[in-house]
Amino acid sequence: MRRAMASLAVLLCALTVTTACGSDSDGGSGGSTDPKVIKVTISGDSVTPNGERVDVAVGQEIQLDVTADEAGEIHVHSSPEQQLEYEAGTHTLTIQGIDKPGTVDVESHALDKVIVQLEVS
Ligand SMILES: [Cu+2]
Repeated sequence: MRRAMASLAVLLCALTVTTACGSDSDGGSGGSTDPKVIKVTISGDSVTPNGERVDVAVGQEIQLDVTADEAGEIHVHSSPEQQLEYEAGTHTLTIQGIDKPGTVDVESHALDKVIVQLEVS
């Protein structure tokens, strides 16, 4: 019993430390001012991520770190729509912050695939 209490205390400490560290290194808890960074890899006819949902804040800028084997275009189904062209290689593309809550698809029309769904709230 006493041992159980001790390990619980240790566990609680560990959790507290993790939380403190997390806000430091992650950068995600800084509110809507930091851009959301999403790594995108396009190779042949596959894309990563593939339809994953990503939470963003209203107005938060989204940065796509794109690595592609061929030039192409990413289509953001926001209103107004945004089209981001990229060359082969690694590039950073910026999606302007979306000013309405909702779900916005980010697609590659060339591959006919949804890369991510932005959950704007
Ligand atoms: Cu589209």
